[in-house]
Amino acid sequence: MFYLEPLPFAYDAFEPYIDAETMRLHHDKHHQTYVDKLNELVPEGGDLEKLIFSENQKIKNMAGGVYNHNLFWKFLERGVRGEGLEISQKIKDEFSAAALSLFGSGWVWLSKDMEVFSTANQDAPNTEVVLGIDLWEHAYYLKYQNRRKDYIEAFWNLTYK
Ligand code: MN3
Repeated sequence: MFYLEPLPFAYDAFEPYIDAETMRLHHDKHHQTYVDKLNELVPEGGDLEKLIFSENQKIKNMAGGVYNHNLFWKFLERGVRGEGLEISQKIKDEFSAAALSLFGSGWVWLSKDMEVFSTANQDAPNTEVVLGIDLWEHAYYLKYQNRRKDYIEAFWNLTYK
C-alpha cells in the first residue's frame, strides 16, 4: 500500500501567496488521487523510486504524481522552517523563465548541481533535485487563474532567499 503523508505544515502556512483552499485541494484531493490510483494499479505495493520509471505509462504517471508532490511539500516545508534555499539571482531568473515557458502541465526543477530542467506531466526528475515548482493549473488556478507568471513570482516569496 501507498499512503498519503500528512501535509508537513498548516494549510494556510503560505497565505497570501498560496491560499489555504488551494493547499487543501492540492494535498487532500489531487495528491490523494495519485496515491489511490497507484494503489489500484499496483495493489501489491513497491518501490516508488522504481515505479516512477515504469514502462507502464499509467503506473509511471501515478507514481510520478505521488513522488513529485512528496518532494514539493518537502521543499515548501524547508521554507516554513526558515531554511530557504540560497540560490543566485541568475539561477532564479533561469528557473522562472523555464517555469513561465513550460508548455502545458509539468514541473520545473533545480538539480543539486544547479541545473534547471523541466519534466512534462507527472514525469519525475531523474536526478537529485533541491527545488521544484508544480506548474499544473491545480497548483494555482483558484487564486491566480491564468496568471502563471504571478504564481511563479509568488513562489519566490514562499521560501527562497
Ligand atoms: Mn500538483
